[in-house]
Amino acid sequence: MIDLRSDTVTKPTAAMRRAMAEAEVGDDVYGEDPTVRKLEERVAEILGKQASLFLPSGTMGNTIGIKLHTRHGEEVVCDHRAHILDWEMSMMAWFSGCLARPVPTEHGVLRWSDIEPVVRPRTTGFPAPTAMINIEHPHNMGGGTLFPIEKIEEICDRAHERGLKVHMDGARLFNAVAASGETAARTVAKTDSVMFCLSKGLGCPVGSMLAGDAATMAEARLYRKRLGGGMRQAGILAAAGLVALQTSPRHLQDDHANAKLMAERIGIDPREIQTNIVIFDIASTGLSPAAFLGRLKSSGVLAGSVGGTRIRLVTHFDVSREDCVCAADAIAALLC
Ligand code: TLP
Repeated sequence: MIDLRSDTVTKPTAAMRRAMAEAEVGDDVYGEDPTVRKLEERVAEILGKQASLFLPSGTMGNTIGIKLHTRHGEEVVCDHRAHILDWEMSMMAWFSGCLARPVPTEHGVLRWSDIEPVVRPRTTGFPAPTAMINIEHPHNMGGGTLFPIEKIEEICDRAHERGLKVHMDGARLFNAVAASGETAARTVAKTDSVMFCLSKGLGCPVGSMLAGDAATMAEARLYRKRLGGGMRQAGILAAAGLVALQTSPRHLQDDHANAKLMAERIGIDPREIQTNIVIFDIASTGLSPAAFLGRLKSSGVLAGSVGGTRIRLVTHFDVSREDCVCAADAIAALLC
């Protein structure tokens, strides 16, 4: 099977497994796991933030990010297809008591001019006040799209002038870094918090990171515990993260090239593909997503349905260029 459902399906590499087997561990709830500490310090260093926190999942990272920057009854501005809105089981309402204020965008990329009209002050008696802005970079359901760095900076500057916080859902931050050529540190410099996943393009079996200033991360540690995210001898997992940070970013350009290659073979302009995600519409086939995916599966290809008649392919380092050619040809045959 050529599995293009997500970049979450990768298996740990031999180097990761070795590092996991040999990891020095301790009880991280007591702050005594040296490998977790090393990973947290390394991530803070790469991102140019004071501190970071190792978490079981990206959903937990976004949940804590939102909780840190909001109070009950406030609003979170995000784009209308944000992962925090559609794919996290309303965690922002469940845990933080907040409403999402979704803003329509093209391919998920928010501009300050989209945000400004929906920002409400904390001082009036009628609308819910705005507390924070969520930037999803790259944007998953927008098709792996990128925010230009100047737009990220503008959103952060304008938000801060109004006393709003900015959280970056950078689940695939290193894909953004590989595609944009910006450093991770510059990309996140003006954000108040950033989450990225080790378990996606970077290929780890488990884990995500949240980073920000030291005081904010100390508070985040308490929320992680409240959510049941104290992971004890988590150095076993953090060890894979350290290997991933060192070795995986160099594969990401190949994943992006493979995504472009697939797009081209199925009739999408490859210039539209910025990272490792290809989304296309199957309405013209007259097939339901389930039928389309079923036929694809019988030709040895797994893809995912992402709403309506949209199908998503995600490249990662467990699929080769040859796999991608094969998958794209099977898809092209179904599309015509
Ligand atoms: N995305 C998954 C699914 O949930 C859709 C995927 O296969 O793409 N932010 C973004 C932008 C994400 O894409 C994801 C996962 C998360 C957050 C949540 O991460 P996890 O799955 O670790 O909770």
